[in-house]
Amino acid sequence: MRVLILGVDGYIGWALAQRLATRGLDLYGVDNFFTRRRVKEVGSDSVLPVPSIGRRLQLFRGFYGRGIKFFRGNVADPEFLYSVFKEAKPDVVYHLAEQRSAPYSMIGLKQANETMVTNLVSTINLVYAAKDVNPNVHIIKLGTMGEYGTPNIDITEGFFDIEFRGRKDTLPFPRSAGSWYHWTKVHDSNNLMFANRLWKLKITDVMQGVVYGTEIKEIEKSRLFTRFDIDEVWGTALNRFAAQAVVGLPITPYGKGEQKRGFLSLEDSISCLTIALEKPPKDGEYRVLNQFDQYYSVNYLADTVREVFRELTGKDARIKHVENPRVEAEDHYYNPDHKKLYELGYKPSGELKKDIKKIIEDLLEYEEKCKELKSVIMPRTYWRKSSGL
Ligand code: USQ
Repeated sequence: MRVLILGVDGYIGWALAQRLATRGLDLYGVDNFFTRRRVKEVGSDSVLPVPSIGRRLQLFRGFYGRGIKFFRGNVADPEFLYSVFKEAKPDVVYHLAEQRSAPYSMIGLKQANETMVTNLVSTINLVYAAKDVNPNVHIIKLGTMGEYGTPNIDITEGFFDIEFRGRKDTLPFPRSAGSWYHWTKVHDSNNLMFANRLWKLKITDVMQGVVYGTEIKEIEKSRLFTRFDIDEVWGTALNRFAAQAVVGLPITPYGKGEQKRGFLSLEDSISCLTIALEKPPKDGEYRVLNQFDQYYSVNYLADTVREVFRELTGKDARIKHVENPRVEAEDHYYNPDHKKLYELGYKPSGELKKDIKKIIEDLLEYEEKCKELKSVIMPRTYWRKSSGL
């Protein structure tokens, strides 16, 4: 089977490639190093070492005995994507090549536009390339749980049944995102649904929660680390909390800290993405999978990181509720469904505290690097202050 990973140099993409290498698949990868560049722009860097792509690919081939055929370029460039499709002839394509940071999209108009264009255009290019070059390809597209927002009712997986003024229908679950970034994923979902209606493309739209962790099983052996970001723009909640404890900064629940999100480990993210490939939808089907393990409040995660850090190091980490830079509900009802992946065979791999311990251990190994980044960890991107021209 030929598998194309768009965004193979990223946090998820690099780990996924390693899992798929153990499944004996033919791997093709695309990246334009957007994340590497933009992370540098905010004065940050990956805490775990990420060599040049040439070196990465060489080490990959050395360890797994099979390579990734790599194409450097931008998925938002249609000629480039069509040429990759023609050469790789993928049976499955993962689209992980979007701008992935909510804070980055909220810095200002330039970043908002860049996020809109990169994300929406790349997905439109993908469905056209699929239709024209390989209409049987299975598209696995990374969306986000953040598409749904935090409504005061249960959240279903993609669609819900409604009775209104005496009539019934099944409709897309209402979306209500909380950043320009999250809205791009909503727009992508709409575009994917329409492409499916037009051309009967086979699509899995993954509503993924917040991913945490430094490693997956394969990385424990290969030591071919994936990137790990801890700054306020590119780092995400639990990963940042672990880094804050390690560098001696306060752990920062934003506002009241009772905001809840679905979370899953990197190991589980990769398992679920592999299940999506191994258990594809029917020909012509558009399916939505809510991909997370458990939902937690930010306060719960902050407390748990502090507890694990104390058990591991004997030192105390401080928790400080800082002014919320975002515009979001800080205390709300949250009850999203996540049945479908379990029905397809997903079994969560670990236990939160063990996973946090592993992150802290890895960060302690790279403590100097974490400390170098101390000045870019505390929040400074405020949604309401997003700058214009
Ligand atoms: N938060 C804090 N303190 C921090 C950082 C974050 O309280 O220091 C809070 C935020 O206010 C938010 C929650 O934690 O309520 C999650 O924030 P996050 O930065 O961990 O994640 P988010 O911006 O939502 O985005 C991340 C990924 C994105 C993915 C999304 C899944 O960057 O690519 O789509 O998680 S989800 O959150 O389910 O939409």
